[in-house]
Amino acid sequence: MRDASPQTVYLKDYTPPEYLIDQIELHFELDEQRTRVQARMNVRRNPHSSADSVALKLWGEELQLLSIAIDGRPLQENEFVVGDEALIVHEAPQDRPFEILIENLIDPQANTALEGLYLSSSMLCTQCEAQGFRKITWFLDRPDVMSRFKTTLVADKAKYPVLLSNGNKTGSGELENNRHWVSWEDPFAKPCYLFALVAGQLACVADQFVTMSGRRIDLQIFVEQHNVDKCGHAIQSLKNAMRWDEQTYGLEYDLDLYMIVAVDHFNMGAMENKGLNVFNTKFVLARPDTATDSDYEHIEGVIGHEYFHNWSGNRVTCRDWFQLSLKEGFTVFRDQQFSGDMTSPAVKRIEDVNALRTRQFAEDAGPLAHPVRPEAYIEINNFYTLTVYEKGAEVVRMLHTLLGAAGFRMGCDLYFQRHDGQAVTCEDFVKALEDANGVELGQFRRWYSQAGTPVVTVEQDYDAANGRLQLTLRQSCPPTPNQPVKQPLHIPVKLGLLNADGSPATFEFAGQPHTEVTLDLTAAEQSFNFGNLAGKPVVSLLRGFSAPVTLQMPRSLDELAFLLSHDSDTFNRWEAGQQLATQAIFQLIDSIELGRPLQLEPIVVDAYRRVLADAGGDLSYQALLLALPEESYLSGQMPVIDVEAVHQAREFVKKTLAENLAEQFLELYRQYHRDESGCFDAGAVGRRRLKNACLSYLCKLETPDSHRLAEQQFRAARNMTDQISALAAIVNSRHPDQDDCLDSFYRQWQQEALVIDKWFTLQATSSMPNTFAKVQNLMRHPAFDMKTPNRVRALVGAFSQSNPLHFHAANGEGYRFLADRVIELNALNPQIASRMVSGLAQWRRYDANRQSLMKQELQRIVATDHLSKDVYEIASKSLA
Ligand code: B3K
Ligand code: ZN
Repeated sequence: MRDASPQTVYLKDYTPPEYLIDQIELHFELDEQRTRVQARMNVRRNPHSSADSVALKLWGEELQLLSIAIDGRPLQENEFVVGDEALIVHEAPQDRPFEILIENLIDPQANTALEGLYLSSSMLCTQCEAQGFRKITWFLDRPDVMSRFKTTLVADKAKYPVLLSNGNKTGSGELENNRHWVSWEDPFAKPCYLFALVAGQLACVADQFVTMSGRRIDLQIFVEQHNVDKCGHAIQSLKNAMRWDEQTYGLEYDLDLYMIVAVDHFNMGAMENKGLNVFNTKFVLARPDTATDSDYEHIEGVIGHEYFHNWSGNRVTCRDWFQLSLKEGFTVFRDQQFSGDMTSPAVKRIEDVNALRTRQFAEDAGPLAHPVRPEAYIEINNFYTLTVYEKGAEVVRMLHTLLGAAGFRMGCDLYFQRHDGQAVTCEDFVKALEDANGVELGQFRRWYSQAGTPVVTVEQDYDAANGRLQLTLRQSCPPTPNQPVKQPLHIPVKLGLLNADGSPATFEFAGQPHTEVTLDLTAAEQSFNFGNLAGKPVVSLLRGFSAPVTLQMPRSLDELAFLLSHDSDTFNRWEAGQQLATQAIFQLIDSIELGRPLQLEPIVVDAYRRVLADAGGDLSYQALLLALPEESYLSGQMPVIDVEAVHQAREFVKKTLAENLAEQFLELYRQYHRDESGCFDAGAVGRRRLKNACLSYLCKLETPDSHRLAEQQFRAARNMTDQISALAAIVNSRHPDQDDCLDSFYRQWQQEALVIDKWFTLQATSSMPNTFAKVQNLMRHPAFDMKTPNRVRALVGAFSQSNPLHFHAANGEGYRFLADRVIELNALNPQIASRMVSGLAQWRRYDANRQSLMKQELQRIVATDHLSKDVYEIASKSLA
């Protein structure tokens, strides 16, 4: 139970700040348990505020006040009041700007929530977004209050030789008692959520970047000494991102220095603090023997993401937290474009859509569904969601599709020029795109306000006599919390047609010949006509996944196999394979539920045989064509999820394909298996992806030969991709030496925290019996630590979010386990605790027995004493 009922914050209640703080000078005397903070702020009334109260309310939490003065005069006790969440000065000067000086103490060591100033290993660092600055000092902690920051850090020289903050270094010096100081000044006004400081014994890996206008920028990555050999990829990714943003968006970096610090303890991936990004080590450190190809790609993506925020987020920021997708959706879209350009656009798009459909669609269909621009929150940290980020990126992508690349760029140029230095809204973004292109996007705006995944159905009517095809598209959207009725959206639907021989058809649409068009679906029901057709075409719809919708288009297995062989759209070719496998798996699920023998349609085997034979192109893409739809994607299609049947049916398909195509899998495996040191280039990555996909099929055979193959690869691997892929295959099979392999992996890597995270995750996600007992044992492993978010995610998160079979055990042991962890974490780190609740949020999708077990655990969580706002919001909304 919560101590007091939590407040809901509403978008409709937004009012401009009553006061502004133009400048803040911060002075920190750093210490693990007693950090002394002095904040000197220049405050004035906001001319745009119509409020008439004379009080000044500054947010602050878990702070110990030492002194407060206005214009040099210490305030008497009756002139202000300090509460749990804020300090209120009853009467602030109204007629003139004034200076307020506050001194307070904080205890970084006690800060296990990792928000505000905290200790990570032996380093002091900060995390202020969304509202962590108020755990540093009292302030107008809201993104539309933008201030110029000057920061002086004082600390023990031996413990904290490196002292960093935002902007440019302006001075440093020695002090008595082995202390020293460094001053920083950030010339750009910014909201306090972008403030950062770091202090510690850090080694620096440095490089330079020359901008398009010829300015030389210092790039510095700070890590613990033993990690200096793992920064090369991060620094290269940063340089690539800087160049890419210049070339693609015409945006140049604006300070002389760009710093990244990698820390072990971090609640999320990374943070875009101005000029001083703080990163989870997971998204910086990589060496071929410790990081997989996917890790390399994620590092490039996250480095790019945080860098791109310098414009989309920092130079132009959010007016309020409801506008979060303004910076996050846009920046995710930008990082997706960047990663696609650096690797393969086709592969990147498929990976992004796959993640969206398996995870965001579930969120949008459940009790926590909310619009891309939410309207209410209890705890804003709960709204850093897949919807705000990933669906938000899809919304920006649709704008890109509708306006075309050149029109989109003109719109972005206008947006950055018009709003530089401002805190703005999603509406301002759309308006800039409209104005720059002279178009009207009125209906499109509903994507920001309406939650839920739209469903689009298709009806085809072919008129052979006139060579005409009519397509009737219908859209609807299921109700979501607080939104029972939905309006039609503006959905861009990209379409192509295929001739009977598989070649792209040229057709007439709106009086013009085309090979591909984007249809504007705006009504609930709308028909489109295509003429000049030589024969009945095969329709390829929603190419490139042009809108985040569920397309319902009944297709025969033959038609899907045809598209899998011929569609020129790389996304839809892959999608045809996914739908083919999905249909096959659902037929098997029916058989399982009816107690019939299982049999895989030969056409499916033939389709995969052709995929295996079609080597030589983009090997990463080919590996994706071979990957069966994930259990979570399949579950998302079922009215009532049957975890065991989904698992069994999918395993059956995988095993049957392995049995029927064993030779082909082995041949491809041999063709691409090389003893590679693991360099991260497209060729090597593709070879590894494809051969490891083959290995994972082959291991389903459970033969001594396949076991030997996996073990040989595991023992001989000189790169982490090959080592961990082989170990995954071993752990998910009945390999006789499984325990020995796991032990030897642990011994080899016990000094590398990020590799040990993988070791935890592999065991937590195993489909083999006994997994739950292993997970419980791992909780007692000396390397497990509830205070390290990466470790919690690696074990508790992986088990509850990526092991449906065991987490959803019918006896409820998985649920009980998770609720216990949530309750423990609630006291340590509310943000991580609330992320873990999501494993229980989808309870309505399961059978009655599981529903009641999951609900029971959610109720137990809600009844916990001293429940954080974070956990309360997610657990109570899940139950509602
Ligand atoms: N903006 C940060 C996320 C902050 C999360 C606060 N709970 C990282 C990012 O999206 O780039
Ligand atoms: Zn971001």
